[in-house]
Amino acid sequence: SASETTGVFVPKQEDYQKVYNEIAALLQDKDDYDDGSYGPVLVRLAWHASGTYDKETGTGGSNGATMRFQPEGDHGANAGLVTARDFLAPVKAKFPWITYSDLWILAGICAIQEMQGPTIPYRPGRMDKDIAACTPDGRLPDASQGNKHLRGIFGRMGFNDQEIVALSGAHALGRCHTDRSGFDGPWTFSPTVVTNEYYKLLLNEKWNWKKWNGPKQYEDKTTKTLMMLPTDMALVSDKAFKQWVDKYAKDEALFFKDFAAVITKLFELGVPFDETTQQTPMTLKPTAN
Ligand code: DDH
Repeated sequence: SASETTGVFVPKQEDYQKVYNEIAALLQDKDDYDDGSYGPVLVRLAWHASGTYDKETGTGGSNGATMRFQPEGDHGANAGLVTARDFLAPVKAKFPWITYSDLWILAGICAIQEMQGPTIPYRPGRMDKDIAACTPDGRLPDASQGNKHLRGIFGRMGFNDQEIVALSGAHALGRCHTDRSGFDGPWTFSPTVVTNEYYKLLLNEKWNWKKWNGPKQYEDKTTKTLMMLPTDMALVSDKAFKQWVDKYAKDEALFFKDFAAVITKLFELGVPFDETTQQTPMTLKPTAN
């Protein structure tokens, strides 16, 4: 094998499973965060690492982990993600052979699966890049905008309407923090479980502007404890988007299937996989919980 001839460690599926298990165990142990789980912020790290991709120039994307460096780490959209990077630091120390870029995506997949989401196939092969590969500010979506902005930003990555709506279902998870984005609150009542609740709430709840001094956001009429961003509401005010919200609200299995496919595409944007050795995606086993 390559490792015998060159002395270089060539990780196998069982090695990636060990990294997965380590992250899953940390997720269990470190329950001092937000709603009891670092899972949502790990998903957001993997998404913001990937969502800088520009299909025209081939720049950005998860291949590089350039958010480690100050210009990109300090972009407004990435506020708070140092929490997720710090959470993973002991994992990187224990398994130094994995690149940051592969680790962040593996952590996103682990978080989704451990939060009872669909199985997401994993392909390693990302290389860390240096500071020169940092992307310019402004490639991630601005929550105060509407449908045109969504199609512009996600179209640049290569996504269509259906894919934009399926990706947005990730907002079943986690919450907004006033000291990060300025917005406040969770989207759903179960922010540490992957569900289609985001779509159901978008359709079935009445949403009013929240009366406060913060940035413009919506609150639910019934409990005033949930929130939607202007970009979230664009998915029901735009007819083409809304068709997909209707479908995913009715059919959680369809959402799981489409979410798994689109998140895999997101996490692999701009990643030059080695066609001969790393073509076959691996399925990492969730811990029984
Ligand atoms: Fe998001 N997101 N997101 N988001 N996102 C925020 C939190 C989380 C937008 C804005 C925000 C996706 C799409 C969009 C997650 C996953 C994904 C916050 C709050 C803002 C603001 C940050 C904070 O204050 O802590 C906008 C705008 C869009 C869009 O235009 C479509 C996508 C595609 C995903 C994904 O994962 C595929 C997750 C998870 C969180 C919760 C983080 C946490 O700490 O909790």
